[in-house]
Amino acid sequence: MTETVHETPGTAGRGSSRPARRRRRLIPHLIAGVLAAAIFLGVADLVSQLFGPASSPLVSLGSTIITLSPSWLQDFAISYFGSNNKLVLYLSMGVVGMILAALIGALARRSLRLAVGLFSAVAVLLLIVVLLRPESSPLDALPTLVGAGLGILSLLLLSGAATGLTRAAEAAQADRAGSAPLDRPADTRGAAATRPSTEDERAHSRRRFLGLAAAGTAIAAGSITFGRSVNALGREAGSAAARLVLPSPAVRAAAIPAGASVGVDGVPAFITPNNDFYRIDTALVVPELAPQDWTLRIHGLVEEEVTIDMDELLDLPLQEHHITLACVSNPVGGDLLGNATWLGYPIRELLARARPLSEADMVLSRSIDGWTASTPLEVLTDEDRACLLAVGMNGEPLPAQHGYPARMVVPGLYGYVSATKWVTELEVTRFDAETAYWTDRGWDAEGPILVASRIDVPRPLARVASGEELVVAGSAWAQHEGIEAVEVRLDDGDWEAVELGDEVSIDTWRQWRHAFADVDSGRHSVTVRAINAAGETQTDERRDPIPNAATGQHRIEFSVE
Ligand SMILES: Nc1nc2c(c(=O)[nH]1)N[C@H]1C(S)=C(S)[C@@H](COP(=O)(O)O)O[C@H]1N2
Ligand SMILES: [Mo]
Repeated sequence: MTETVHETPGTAGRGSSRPARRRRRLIPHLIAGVLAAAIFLGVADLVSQLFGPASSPLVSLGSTIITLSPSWLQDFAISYFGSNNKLVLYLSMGVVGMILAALIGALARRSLRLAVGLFSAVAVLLLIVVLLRPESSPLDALPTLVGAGLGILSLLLLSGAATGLTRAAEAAQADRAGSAPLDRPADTRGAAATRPSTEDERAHSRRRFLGLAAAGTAIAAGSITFGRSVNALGREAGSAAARLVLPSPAVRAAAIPAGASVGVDGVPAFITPNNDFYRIDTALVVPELAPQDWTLRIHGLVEEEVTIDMDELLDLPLQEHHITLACVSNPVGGDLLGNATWLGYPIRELLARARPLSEADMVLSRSIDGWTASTPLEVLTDEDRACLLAVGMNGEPLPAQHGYPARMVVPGLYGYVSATKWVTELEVTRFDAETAYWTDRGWDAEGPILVASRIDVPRPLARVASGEELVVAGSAWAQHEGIEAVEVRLDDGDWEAVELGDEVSIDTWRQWRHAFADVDSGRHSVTVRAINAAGETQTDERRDPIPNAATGQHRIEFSVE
């Protein structure tokens, strides 16, 4: 019988067509590929705990993707996913990686050699990515090598088992159809007596594949979970041992009056708790910098180079200020801003020690991980502006994600030109001589914060119960200028002035609240605009964040029922 096997209803097919069966039989091969890749990366990540973070191929690949992504993509990720942008990066890497791994698995069914070759090529590529990271050393190759070795071994074992499964299934299939499987000797062909043995074989190969797949899943999941928890423990132990003890401030921030809050549920607290504070940076792994290893070097166009360490910094008369930080990538209505009480020392005083030369007009601050920001020297030396080298945030040492042990905080400028976290260097220079991380990617060299406002209540598309009054509330900010007024309008009605929360400082946001009376049931919209202390009204012209912040008025729709 040289014919191909045909469907015999009630025996072989169980109703499924041949292509469907083939597809089903591909599944173990896809699983083999995905598991082999997961073992590779999971084991490499676990072993990487013995080395630096860059030794994990996942971490290094992610960091490399961030550095290489075009500015529009980085901006999209920050604007749409905000503080979750790194999670989204890992998820996308996971999806692409899984597809690639499944393809390698499918390829292994046809040619194991090719599949192993492709798997090794990907491993070599990851090895290069790891070794090219600025922070990695040759030893950092080890985790990738160990992971890749185990990954290839798993691919061989799992693909072998998957092929065994497919063959046994085909044999059983052929037997049931009464025809000979092509890969069995002629003398066992077709006889009813062989059926139990092909069925046995099938069960056996199924057990073998499932056993291996279960073991593989356990190894992959176990190494990832274990690796990540070792990582978290190490981080905690490290930071607990090195914790700063903050001195009390020589100059305290003004107490926050109860009236700073308009008391509407749904408007974020006037002071943003550290855990809720937005986080934006290019660091896939938060830099670990012990206070005793930290120094800040001030150099460049200065008369005298100055270096200060943490003990010296903490001995200085520190000041406390409430300052609202904002990200230039914040979309209209977005939440990439937060308000904290910062403790630090005026950068102006440190610059005065170094005595900038008269031709200087910019300070290029640099973080331990090589990120840079260009800040106008004029702003940093402004007597009336609390530009801080900060060590404390809301009464605690800076959280690791927010720049521990020291960062810059500059009222009135977006973070990308001023708020350098993990800062270790201030280079006094000129705008026409040097550029910074984001200005190299198309953003404006100077980033003053634009007047802006947001509706926090009601939420977009909320259904509000009809009543005597409809309360709208939110936030408005124009750091270092101050908010003069906020206005809202219902649908296309007249602009109405709102009630403002007390001004704590011109460097902080203000809450606002307004009540509309007798709003008809049905769909409505509400729009907000702020006016700063210089009398400028927030424009209604919609513009993208790049190159110097989104503009437009926040408008939300809701319905009254
Ligand atoms: N070292 C370093 N500092 C940085 C950044 C960065 O990528 N690396 N991002 C800046 C940007 S764009 C913003 S908006 C603020 C955000 O500070 P936060 O994460 O503490 O809210 O940090 C700034 N400081
Ligand atoms: Mo930002």
